[in-house]
Amino acid sequence: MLRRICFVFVMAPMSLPRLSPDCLEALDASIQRPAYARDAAAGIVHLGVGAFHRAHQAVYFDQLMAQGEAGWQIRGASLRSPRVAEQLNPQGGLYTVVERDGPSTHLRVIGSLCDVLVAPEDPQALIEALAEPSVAVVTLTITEKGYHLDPDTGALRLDDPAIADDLQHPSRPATAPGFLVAGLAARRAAGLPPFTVLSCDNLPDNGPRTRAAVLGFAREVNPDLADWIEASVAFPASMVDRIVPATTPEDVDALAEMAGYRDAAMVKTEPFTQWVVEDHFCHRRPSLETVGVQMTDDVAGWERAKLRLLNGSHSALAYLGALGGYAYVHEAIADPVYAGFVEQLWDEVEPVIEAPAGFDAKAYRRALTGRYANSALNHSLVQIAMDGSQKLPQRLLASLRAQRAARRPMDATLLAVAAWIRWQFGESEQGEAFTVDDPLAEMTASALRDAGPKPGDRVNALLSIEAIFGRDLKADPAIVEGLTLNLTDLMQNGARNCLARRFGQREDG
Ligand code: CS2
Repeated sequence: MLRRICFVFVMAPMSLPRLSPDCLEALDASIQRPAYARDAAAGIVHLGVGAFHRAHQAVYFDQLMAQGEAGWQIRGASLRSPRVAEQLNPQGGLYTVVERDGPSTHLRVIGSLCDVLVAPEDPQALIEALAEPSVAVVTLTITEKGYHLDPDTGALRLDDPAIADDLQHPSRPATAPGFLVAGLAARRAAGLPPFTVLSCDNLPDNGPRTRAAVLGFAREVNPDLADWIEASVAFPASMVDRIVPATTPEDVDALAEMAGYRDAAMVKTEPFTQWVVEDHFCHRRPSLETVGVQMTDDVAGWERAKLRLLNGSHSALAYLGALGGYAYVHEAIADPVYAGFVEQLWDEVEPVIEAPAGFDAKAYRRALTGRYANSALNHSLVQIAMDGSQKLPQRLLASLRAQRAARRPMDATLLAVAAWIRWQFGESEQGEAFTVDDPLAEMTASALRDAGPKPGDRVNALLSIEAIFGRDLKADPAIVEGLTLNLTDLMQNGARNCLARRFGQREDG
């Protein structure tokens, strides 16, 4: 499909040139690329330059600049590892979005990122970047655990070791709340207007939560500064959606083979993309509505629908699918037993999401099934299973609470939560040990050790972790019993058998 570019035709993929501004011109004509000037001062700083940011927000800003709206270059910052900076900086910030839809592939080189700072190596450089006069918006994808909030009260956890450390040394922070406050303090000191803080993480009320984290931190450091932030900084909420599986070395090789260059920073994704943003900015605002972003006053309904239908079923498929021996989402959803289960889960969740006006649940579910079936993505179930303790509350427990309040069926939802509990055993159905990749893994492991082997004791032990389950669920005998029955079923029969018996008969599955 593509003409090999600039270089020798028979080169092995390893010896091909690396993507860089110098070879843009020579790319095959079918590859979309930035045709705008890339040297303007950055209008955005983004914290957490993972694959999701590169396949989602950065693409919208690339489109905006391609349409002629200048000034939205992004300076990325990694709050932890230097890996993304090592991948992107030698490429002048350029990378390829590989959009895969079954057998068809579309390549697009994105130019909106200028460079990536590595915060732990030079925290001051990031604070200075945040204080640049040209910066109007700071966007975040720092994952659920990057906010350090108490799930019960929604307040910043001042006893969290990383937050406590930043409060000791606010001028060389390591956390996102620490950097945002240091950046805002520097702007205030320089007499500059503040920037808008736009969270793009998969959390309900991500705007108010970010605000709580930033204000909670600022109050401890300097009450005057906190008052200024409270009065003048906008924290719009947003709902983000695009499936972006982790890039593998095979993906990098496949792109090299296809396009004739190597790109260490490429991301792979699906054609679908959605961004709903609360229209509340305190500084220059990008005209995102011109590039397909839904600007609205009510993001919450969109967030609920997405988190509970998409992410809830994703997490359920991750635990049940991986326990049942599947590696990828498309494999699990191709099994009618799993497809039937997902339909049942959606039947239970849909009536309690309080969806926004204009939301067509039937079409949304149909589209999701198609997205999950995209076999070219290889979206790993183990990747989705990661950080479950941070994901469970908004993806599955929120549905459970709403179903309980409305006295509605919750069989499939309970099974999904029981599967998360089963996953915490860190042992496959064949008895092989695996690592539970989760910030609370030690806590869940020690609770399970103390509980012993009985399913009921194990359920009670994990339900007692208030950071995940709050206080209400462990006090509800129907929830405890429902989870115990489901966990017993999973332990005795295994995930697939359990699903086959209970959800395998649906005609529409
Ligand atoms: C997934 C999400 O890894 C996960 O937990 O559920 O990353 C999901 O792919 C995105 O939210 C889709 O927008």
